[in-house]
Amino acid sequence: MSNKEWQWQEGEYTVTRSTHWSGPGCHDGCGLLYYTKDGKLIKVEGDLDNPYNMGRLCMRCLNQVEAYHSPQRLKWPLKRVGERGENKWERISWDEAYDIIVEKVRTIQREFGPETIVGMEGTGRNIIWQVPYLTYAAFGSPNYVLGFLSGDSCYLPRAAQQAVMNSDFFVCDCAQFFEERYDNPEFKNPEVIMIWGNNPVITNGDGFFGHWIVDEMRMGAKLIVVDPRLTWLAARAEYWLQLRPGTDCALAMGMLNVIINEDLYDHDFVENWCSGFEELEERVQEYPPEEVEKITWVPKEIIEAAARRYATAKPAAIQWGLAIDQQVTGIATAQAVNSLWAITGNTDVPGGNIIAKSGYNVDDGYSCGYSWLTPEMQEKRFGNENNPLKKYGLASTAHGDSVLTAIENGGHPYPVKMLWLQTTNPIANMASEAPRIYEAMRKVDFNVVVDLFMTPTAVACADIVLPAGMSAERDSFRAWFAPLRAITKIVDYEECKSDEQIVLELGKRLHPEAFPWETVQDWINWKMGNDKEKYPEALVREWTPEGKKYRERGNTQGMTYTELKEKVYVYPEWEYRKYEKGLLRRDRQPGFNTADGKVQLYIDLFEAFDVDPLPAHLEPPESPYSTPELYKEYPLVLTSGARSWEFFHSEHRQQPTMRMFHPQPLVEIHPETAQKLGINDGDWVWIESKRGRCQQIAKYVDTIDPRVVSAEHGWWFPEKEGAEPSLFGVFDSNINNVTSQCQNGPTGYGAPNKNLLCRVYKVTEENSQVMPGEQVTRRGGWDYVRATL
Ligand SMILES: Nc1nc2c(c(=O)[nH]1)N[C@H]1C(S)=C(S)[C@@H](COP(=O)(O)OP(=O)(O)OC[C@H]3O[C@@H](n4cnc5c(=O)[nH]c(N)nc54)[C@H](O)[C@@H]3O)O[C@H]1N2
Ligand SMILES: Nc1nc2c(c(=O)[nH]1)N[C@H]1C(S)=C(S)[C@@H](COP(=O)(O)OP(=O)(O)OC[C@H]3O[C@@H](n4cnc5c(=O)[nH]c(N)nc54)[C@H](O)[C@@H]3O)O[C@H]1N2
Ligand code: SF4
Ligand SMILES: [Mo]
Repeated sequence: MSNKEWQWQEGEYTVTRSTHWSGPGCHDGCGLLYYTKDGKLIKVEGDLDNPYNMGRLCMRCLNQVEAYHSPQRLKWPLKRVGERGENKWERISWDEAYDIIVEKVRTIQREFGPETIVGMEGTGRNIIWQVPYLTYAAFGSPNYVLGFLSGDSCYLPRAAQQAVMNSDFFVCDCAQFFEERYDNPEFKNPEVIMIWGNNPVITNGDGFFGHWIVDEMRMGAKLIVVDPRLTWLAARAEYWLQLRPGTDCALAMGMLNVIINEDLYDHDFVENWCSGFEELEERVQEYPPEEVEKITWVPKEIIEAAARRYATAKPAAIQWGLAIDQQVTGIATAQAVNSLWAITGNTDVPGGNIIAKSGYNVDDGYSCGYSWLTPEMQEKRFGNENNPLKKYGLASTAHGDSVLTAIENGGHPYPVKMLWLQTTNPIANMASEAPRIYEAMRKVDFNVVVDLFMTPTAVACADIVLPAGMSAERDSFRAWFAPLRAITKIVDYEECKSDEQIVLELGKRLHPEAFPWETVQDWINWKMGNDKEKYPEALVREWTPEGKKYRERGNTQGMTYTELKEKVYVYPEWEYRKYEKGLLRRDRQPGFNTADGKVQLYIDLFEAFDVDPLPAHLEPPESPYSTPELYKEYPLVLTSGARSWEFFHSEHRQQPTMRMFHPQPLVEIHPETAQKLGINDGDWVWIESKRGRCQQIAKYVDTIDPRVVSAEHGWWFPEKEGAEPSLFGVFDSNINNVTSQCQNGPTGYGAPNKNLLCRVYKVTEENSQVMPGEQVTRRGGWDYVRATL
C-alpha cells in the first residue's frame, strides 16, 4: 500500500496519482501522475513510487495529453440523419439518446425476444464487466460477445484450456503480486524465460508489464524465444526458434518429446500432482524432433537444445501470447505449452509459472450479471451448438462467428435485431473478413456505438453514437490482476460520460431493479463487496447451470472506493504453491480445482465433447501442406497483427506524434523474396488472399523467413474522408480483407489470423483502378470464398 499522498500541489499544478487503463486503449494498468491546471490535463509522468511499473511508461501513456485534446474526439451524443455510410449526424441530448435506445430495446424485446440484442465490446480495456452487466441485466440477453473476434481467439482459448486442465490461470513470475516486488524473500529470479508467441515489451498484454522481463534479464535470466520474427527479445535470446507460423503445437510436442524421452522431467511433481502422464508420453512419441523440424521449419538441433535448456533450468518460466490463440489448434497448443511447465515442476513455484488471481476477487469479468438470466435464456446463447466448452459453462461469452452466420443466414437460429458496440471497431480491426462484417452489420435494424472517436464502424452502421470519457475522466478501478488499483477522475471533456456512467444510466431506465445504485461510486462499492445493507445479497442470483453460483462481488471487506482512491493501490496477500496448501479447491483439500485434483495432462472432460484429450498438431486450414494447390497461387505464409509501440489496435491513428513515428501500414518481407517480385523497400504492395486484398508498404526485413510475410493490422486513416466509399480509408490497407472468419478449431475456439496464405505484388496504377473501399461499399465486395461454420 502506498505511503505517499494520492494528490498534492506542485507549483501551479495539481498532481494526482492514478492508474491508466482505457481509453485510449491498453490492456495494462500502470501507475502514473496526472498534472492538471485549471481543469485541464497538462502532463503525464510515470509514478516512481508505484511498484507495478516503477515509473516506467510507454509512449502511448506519455502522449496521452494529445489524445485528450484531440480535435477529432466525440463531444456529445449523435443521431444519424443521412443514410448509413453518409456520415451525417445531428447533435442530441443524452436524454433523447437514452429515450430512443430504451424505446428500441423495449420493442425488440417484446417483438423478437431479448436474445436478439447483442452486446459487443473489444479487447480487455476498462469495459470487461460493464458491458456484460448491461447485456445480461438490462437487455436480458445471453449474447454478450467480443465483437466479431473469430474463434474468441484472444486469450480465451488459453483461458478455457487452463480452466479445464488446472482450473487457474498462470503467468510468468515477475514478483508482480508482491508489493515489495523482487525484494520479497520468497521470490526467485527465473534462470530461463521462454517467450512464446508474445512480444511483451511492446504489448503488455493481459495484465503483464513487459519491462518485468527486462528487469529479470538484468538480474540474470536467459531467454528462449519462439517467434517467426526477430523481436527485440529474440535478438537477446540464447535460442531463437523461428518457426513456421501456426505450428506451435507441433513444436511444443517436440520439446515434450525430448524432455520426456531424455528423462528431464520432474518426477515428483508429475507423480503427485499430474494425471495423464502415460497418455502424454505415448502421444509425444508421434513428435520426434526430426519430424517436428519438417512441420515447423525449426532445425532439430535447436529444438533439442532449447528443450534441454528449459527443462534443466531451475526455476524456468514461460511467458506466452496471442500467437497461441490465433491458430485452429489454439486449445491444443495451449495445452501442450502448459504441459511443459507442468512436467518440469514449474507450477506455482518461485520463478516459475504462477497462479494469477484478480485482486480481492473484485473482477468477475465477462460473467458479471450472468445470473440475471434464466437457465432457458442462457441456453439460447449464440455458439453453444458450435462450442461444447461454452455450453458446459466455461465462459459466458457468445461466439462471434455464430452471431455473424445468424445474420447472414437470414435469422437462423434467430435474428439479430440490435448491436450495442461499446469499445470496438470491428470493421477496422477486430473482425477478420472485414468486408463480410460490414455487410452483416448493415443488415441489423438498430446499432449503437459508444466510442471516443467517430470510427469507420460508426459511420458505416450506427444509428446512435455516444461519446465516452477517457481514463482520467472516470472514477473506476482495476482488478485484473493484483494489485487492486484506483482510477481517479480528474478532468471532464465536453458532454462525454464514463462507460460506467452510461451503462448505469441506461440500465436504470431499462431494469431499475438490477441497477439500484445512485452513483458510479456506489456501484463500485458494491463490486468491491461493500454496502451489503444498502444493496443486499439478493442481487446475487443462484439459478445457474449445475448449481454454480456466479461471483459478482469482491471481498475487500469494507474498503470503499474513496478509500481505495486515496490508497492508489492495494496488494492482497499472495503465496506460492497454493495447491500444496489447500488454497485452490472448494473442499480446501490440497490439489488443483479439477475433477481429480490434478493437473490433467490428459483432459478427461474433452472425451465427452468428442475433442481430443491430448494435444495434436493440425495444419492451418491454408498452408503449404494442407492446401498445396492454393499455395501455388498464394505462395507466402501470412502472419498478421504483430503489435507496434504507437498503436493499440485501430486506436491512436489520430495522434500526430504517433503518425510521425509510424505514418503508414507496413508489411515485413525478406529482401530476396521482394526482389524476385520486383518490390523495393518502401514500395506500396497489394497483399491478397482468396478473400480479398489490401495495400501496405513493403519493409525489408532480412531476418524474416523468405517464405513468410508479416502484415500490420488495425489501419484506417482518420484524416481521410469519412463518408463512403472511403470510410476513412478503412478497407484500403485493412489486412482483415485478407484474413478469414468462421475457420475455427475443433472446440469453436481459435482462428488462423496469424497463419494463412497470401500473395504480394507491387501496386501499379493499372492494378489500382478500384480501391478496396469502393470494391466493398459500392461493388458488393470481392467474389471471395466464404468459410462457414
Ligand atoms: N488481422 C488481425 N486482426 C486482429 C488481430 C490480429 O492479431 N490480426 N488481433 C485481434 C485481437 S487479439 C483483438 S483483442 C481485437 C481487438 O479489437 P478491438 O478491441 O475491437 O479494437 P479496436 O478495433 O481498436 O476498437 C476499439 C474501439 O474502442 C474505442 N475505445 C478505446 N477506449 C475506450 C473506452 O475506454 N471506452 C469506449 N467506449 N471506447 C473506447 C477506440 O476508440 C476504438 O474505436 O482485434 C483482433 N484483430
Ligand atoms: N501496443 C499494443 N499493445 C497491445 C495491443 C496493440 O494493438 N498494440 N493489443 C493488445 C491485445 S488485444 C493483445 S491480444 C496483446 C497481444 O500481445 P502479443 O501476444 O505480444 O501479440 P502479437 O504482437 O500479436 O504477437 C506476438 C508475437 O507473435 C509472433 N507470431 C506471429 N505468428 C506467430 C506464430 O504462428 N507462432 C508464434 N509462436 N509466434 C507468432 C509475432 O511475430 C509477435 O512477435 O497485445 C495487447 N497489447
Ligand atoms: S502498458 Fe504502457 S500504455 Fe499501458 S498503461 Fe502501462 S505505460 Fe500505459
Ligand atoms: Mo487481443
